[in-house]
Amino acid sequence: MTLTISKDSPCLFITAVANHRLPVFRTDAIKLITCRAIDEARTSCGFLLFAYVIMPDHLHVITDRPREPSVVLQFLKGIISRRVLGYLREKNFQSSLQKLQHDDWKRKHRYSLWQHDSDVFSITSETAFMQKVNYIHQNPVRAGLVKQAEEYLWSSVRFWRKCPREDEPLKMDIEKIVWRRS
Ligand code: NI
Repeated sequence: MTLTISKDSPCLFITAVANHRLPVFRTDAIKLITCRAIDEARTSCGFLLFAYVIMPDHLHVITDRPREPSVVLQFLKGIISRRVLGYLREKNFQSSLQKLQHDDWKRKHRYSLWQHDSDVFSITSETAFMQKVNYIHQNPVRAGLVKQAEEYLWSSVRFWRKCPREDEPLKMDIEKIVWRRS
């Protein structure tokens, strides 16, 4: 399965923000759990993954569009939420959980990892695609977490610069893209 980025086969630029913009993803342990959850969502939903960054309070990913954007989003946010909340419960991190609690106690789930307003944006050209890839990789630099994008462990930057580490937390499907322009 390969992909040519176009209006007929767009990619999705997805942003998911933590509830109340809490720095839920601050620790390496939770970033690793999140990477594994993204990988699990990729397999369950059947999307390709082209770029990502995990910031302390939000994340961005670029996927292809094998299903409706809302379905891709549901898989991604659902699985990450289950894994991260599961970890917080297992470790008995009550203060973190309390901050993620719903005001509305009648809802089915007691805690909510995500803010309701998530962003899904269709990418229909290679130019727009590369702009988003670069935007994603510059997140940690703009936030002052690192000087060079490559220094940040939790992004796909090294795959795009063709210098992946052996212990990359998440593998990309970049080789599945067939470029129209080289
Ligand atoms: Ni961002």
